[in-house]
Amino acid sequence: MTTATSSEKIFVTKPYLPPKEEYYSYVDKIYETGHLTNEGPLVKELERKLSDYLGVKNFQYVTNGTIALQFALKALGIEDGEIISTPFSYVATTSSILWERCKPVFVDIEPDNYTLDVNKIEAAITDKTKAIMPVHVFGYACDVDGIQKIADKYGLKVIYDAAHAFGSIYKGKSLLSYGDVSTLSFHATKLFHTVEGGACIAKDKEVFDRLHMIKRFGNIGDEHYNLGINGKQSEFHAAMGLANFAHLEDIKQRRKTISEYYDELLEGRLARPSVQSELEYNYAYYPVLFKTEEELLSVFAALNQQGIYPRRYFYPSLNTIGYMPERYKCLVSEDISKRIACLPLYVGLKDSDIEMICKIILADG
Ligand code: T4K
Repeated sequence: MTTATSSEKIFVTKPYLPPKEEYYSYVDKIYETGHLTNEGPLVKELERKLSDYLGVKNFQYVTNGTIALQFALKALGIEDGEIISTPFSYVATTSSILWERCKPVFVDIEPDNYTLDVNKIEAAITDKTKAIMPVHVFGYACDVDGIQKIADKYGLKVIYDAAHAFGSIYKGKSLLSYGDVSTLSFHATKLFHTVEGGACIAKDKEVFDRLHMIKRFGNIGDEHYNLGINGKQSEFHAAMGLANFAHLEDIKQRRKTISEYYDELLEGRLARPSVQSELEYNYAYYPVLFKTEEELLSVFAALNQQGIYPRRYFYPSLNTIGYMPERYKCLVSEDISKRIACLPLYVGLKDSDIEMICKIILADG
């Protein structure tokens, strides 16, 4: 079997880099204008292009996907209380809640697509509950209608951590258009990136205006509107975003092709999440579920030996982390997080790499 040499290690992802000249052409513009940050022309252009492409209004580009969640809580006036959220996500979902001095209340997930289990939400609501923060994990859609129904019944806000949902379409519209605020991450490891970056998409114009003020210290000149901080993104980050934007369709297509090739070669031997029939998936990740944690660890060891490094997204289940203020039992999430892994998925991944990965998995699994 061919071994991946150290210079060609295969990680779970590899950031897409546009042709240098295309990036430099935007950098040239920055040098011409001397406008480096503070909502410059490239940031504005990227905001316009992304909101058109995604089919959403009230779009604010910010410095990362974590601060986007914090800004969402602030803009919705949530400064304390309980936030119902999922234990199956990247730690940023929960840490942003804690950082804003709210308490995360964990509700278990669906075994089929790992999103928040809508049937378990009501039992977790108390008189302190302010909002629900579900995650469209791996780009799969939460039960947005069920969640909204509960939010309306109890007067709760809904903030979707949509860090993985860039370009996912649900029931004919962007998955980002559900809830009071949706947030995105444009980190280097995401399918669309601006090196670091994120965004908030607000349902209401007033929330959008507050978000805008929050990210720029709350003031315009000498007028101070509300408490703010610095969440502005630079022109250099926007330049990378604009250069990448031109390649979005190719990026999406290659990720789809890779995912379908994995499907074909793995012959259904590993469990996969079930994609809702009304979801146009964005191919953000390729998660597979092993039968046991031992099997996962054994396959990882075999892959690592060949220089291949998939990731345990997401492990451990967030409700089990030591610094959480209260213990919750989330048996589905605790079980799945021990058995799940994301396989390498990025534009430069070669067919021969995919064949090698699948061969090792099938031989060992
Ligand atoms: N909500 C959710 C649901 C999220 O998944 C995330 C972030 C957030 C919120 C917060 O968004 P941000 O504040 O980050 O915008 C990575 C990312 O850093 C993180 O953005 C992402 N989710 C999370 C799922 O994955 P790590 O610690 O796994 O990244 P790292 O550095 O180990 O990178 C993974 C692999 O990618 C490396 O083994 C090699 C490759 N890589 C990575 C980087 C950064 C490269 O080849 N080049 C690079 O520059 O967290």
